[in-house]
Amino acid sequence: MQNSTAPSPPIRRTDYTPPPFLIDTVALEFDLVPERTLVKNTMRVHRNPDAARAPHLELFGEQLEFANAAIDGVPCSAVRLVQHGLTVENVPDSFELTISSLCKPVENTTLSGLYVSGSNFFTQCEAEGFRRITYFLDRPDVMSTYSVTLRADKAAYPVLLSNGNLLEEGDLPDGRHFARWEDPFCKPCYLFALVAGKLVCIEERVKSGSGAEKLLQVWVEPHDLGKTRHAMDSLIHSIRWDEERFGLELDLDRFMIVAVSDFNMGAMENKGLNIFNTKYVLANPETASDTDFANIEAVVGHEYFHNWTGNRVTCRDWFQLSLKEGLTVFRDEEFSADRAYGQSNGSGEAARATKRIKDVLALRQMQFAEDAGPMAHPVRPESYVEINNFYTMTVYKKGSEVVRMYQTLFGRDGFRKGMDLYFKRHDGQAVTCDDFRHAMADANGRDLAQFERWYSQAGTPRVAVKTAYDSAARSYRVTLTQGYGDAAPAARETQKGALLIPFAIGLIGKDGADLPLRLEGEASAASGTTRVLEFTETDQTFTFVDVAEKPLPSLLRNFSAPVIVEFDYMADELAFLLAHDSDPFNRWEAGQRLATRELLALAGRAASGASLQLDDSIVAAFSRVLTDESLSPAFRELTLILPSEAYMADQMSESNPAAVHAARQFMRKRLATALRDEWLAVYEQHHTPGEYEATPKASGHRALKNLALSYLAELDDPAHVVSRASKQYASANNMTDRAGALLAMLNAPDSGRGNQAQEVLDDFYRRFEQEPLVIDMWFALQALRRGSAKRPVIGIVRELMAHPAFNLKNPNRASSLIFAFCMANPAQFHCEDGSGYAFWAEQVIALDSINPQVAARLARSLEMWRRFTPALREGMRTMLETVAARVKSRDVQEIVTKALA
Ligand code: B3K
Ligand code: ZN
Repeated sequence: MQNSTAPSPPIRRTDYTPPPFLIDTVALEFDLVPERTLVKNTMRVHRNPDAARAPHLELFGEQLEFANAAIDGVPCSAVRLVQHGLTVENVPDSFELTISSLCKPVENTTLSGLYVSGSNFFTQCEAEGFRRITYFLDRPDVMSTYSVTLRADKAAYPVLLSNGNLLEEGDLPDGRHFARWEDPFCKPCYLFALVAGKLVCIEERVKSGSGAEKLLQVWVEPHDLGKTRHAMDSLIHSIRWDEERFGLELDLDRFMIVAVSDFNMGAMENKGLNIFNTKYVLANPETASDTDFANIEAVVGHEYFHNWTGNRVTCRDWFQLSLKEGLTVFRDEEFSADRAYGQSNGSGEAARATKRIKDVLALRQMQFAEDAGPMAHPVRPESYVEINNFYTMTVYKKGSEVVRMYQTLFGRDGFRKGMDLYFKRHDGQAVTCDDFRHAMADANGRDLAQFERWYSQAGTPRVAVKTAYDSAARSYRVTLTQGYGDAAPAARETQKGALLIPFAIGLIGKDGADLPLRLEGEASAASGTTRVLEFTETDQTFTFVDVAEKPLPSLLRNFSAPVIVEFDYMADELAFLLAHDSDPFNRWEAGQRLATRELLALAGRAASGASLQLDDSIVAAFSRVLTDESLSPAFRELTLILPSEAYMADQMSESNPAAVHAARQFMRKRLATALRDEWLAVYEQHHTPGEYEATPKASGHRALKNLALSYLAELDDPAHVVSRASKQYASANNMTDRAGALLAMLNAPDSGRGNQAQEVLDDFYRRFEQEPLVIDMWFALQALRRGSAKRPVIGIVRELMAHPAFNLKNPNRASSLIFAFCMANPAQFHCEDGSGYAFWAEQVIALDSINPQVAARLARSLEMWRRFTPALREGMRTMLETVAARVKSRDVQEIVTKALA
């Protein structure tokens, strides 16, 4: 194992000191051989005048075999190998250091550092993978310019890529060849990359805003060349968008994307050479769903946008990770929203709202849960044991919400001014979250000292709302109170004071129209019918005057801050908001509140064995949405889908996945039965004939149609549905429709016509046997099945583990089966007999010795164990203890130790 077994001490943010040495230039030479790669690294090193003087130079190194070193060309013997790397003793103030070492890419199953996937070489250096390639000051505040020479067998590795520009290439003796690359920009080592192998590309030449020609390439394995168009288009759109919205141009002559099937996460923003999980590059209508198409656009955008937010301006230390990740997620969310707007012909605001709803759903389902558990941490964490465990929903998604709040406070123009000042001040530097906040504050002439708390306090804030209407005075008082409620201990430690919360509000009259808004003390009503209140005290009252009638408040419009709003709406008020709110986000939110409330009540009854009933008024409210042709199909789908089981379980005082499942299934069946004709009509009305288009509009139609099919599959007599689904399956010209049909057939009650669902499942496998990403989906669909007492899903999953196509070493495949079951099928995973937990423990232990980053991610699926019913809690604790005693990696140790603490 690469990590030591002794518990590692945490690293603290406040212990930061500047690096004692800086490295100006790095010349790397690679002799690429899978079993034994030689790396020669020549660095120009000098003392950092801004740091305390250190006699020795300490370099990080992991899993390396040291060969030799020289200082200024003279062999050097003052090298000591130490636990974390090596120390060069008594070095001069300025010198050239050359170190040669060896590594073993083919044995590297961690997928961090230099590794082999298929028969090609790839690298992944963020956060601390570069030290697995060569000895180095592996920290983001050491920025250098790189030149890279790659040498390899020409037949086996015809393509040799690295960052920047290709300077030279040629043949060498013995069938070998070389390529020399140079990156003109200074960068931290985590942005270094190389790729070598049998790859092909599509390319385009585009002109950037200032007229310079740029070469764009998307590199893949030869059989995937036909699935690259969408990624290339997404890249071109990203380049245009960053120029238009932020005035940021591509700074390199050449920009490459390379797809690899063995990858630990989505993608990586290496300078000029982005490396992507195939899942976020490859798409054609037959193999990729609408969601895949949208994700590819978003991830291509995200990595491209890092070129400025992350690469040109990078992080001083890893505690500042959200400086680049929160900001870049915000940028990719805005990019996708603007794209949806642009493609919507006329219904732009609805398209933008759909994207916003999806982003908020992800935040609430995953980040809010994280913030309520043992891994809760501020957007800028205070300490970590293993930095790879902190690429979290909090750093990414809550970080994005924090950035969004600047824009909500200052408007798009004010936000742009802040961005411009940020680049003016910090281009080429490694900086902190404070530097970003100061740029926003200074560009907008504001004191944002209080806003710092968004970076330093963990936990999800709660805003309680009280209102009072005075008909005589025609005034409406809104009193807001902020706090954290019963936060998890990990969050409580950091909570110190009131936040600046931009709280967007509207007031709605009896006819459903927005009322004009004038706050006490203002001369006249402000324009617009949404007001962003700056809520800065623990308790604060805002009084609206000239309010002609008692209004219904529309709170936290467009989800203007990452908080939980507590307000006791009556059911009929929610139905009214669902029908009338001018803020599309809050219209959807009203439906969510209505459904959540109902589901919670049903789950409570299910838990105690009481009978279940659904009020007719709820059915009526959903029926109105289902049949309201003025609403976009995408919006209707999002409103009618019902909150997920995982989210619902989090809302219970004691999580009870079985009760939640029963409640949600009951409600789905009731809505299916009561609205059968409406679902059938909707199903028929939303086909998308003709050539497949990945636009938000077309995918909205497919989403609603397939939702209708899934509701219809809940009916007791599914014969008609199954025949519709099997027709749809056979005739589909795209993956969304094919998979939607398959899913409906898998979920439909057995119609007594034998194993039709299994036959279709088998057909699906045969059809797509050559498409690993589709086979991933085939595994996932089965891991997510509903199962039955006779056939629990754990049995299916264990059988599939033995399937010849299963491979624990491939993160996509492992997650398609194991993660899907452990994280996305709560009712089956949390089976009372503990079989799910035993399976989880086996897999975490197995993965720990293959790939600690992936193992640690899986380990997190039990971290909320204290929130479950007593019977489940005990089973989880036992397995957490088993895992804690068996795993060796720092990654998994940190997760299970925190969970058990
Ligand atoms: N910056 C990378 C994530 C690296 C994760 C390292 N464990 C991808 C991204 O956020 O764009
Ligand atoms: Zn990122």
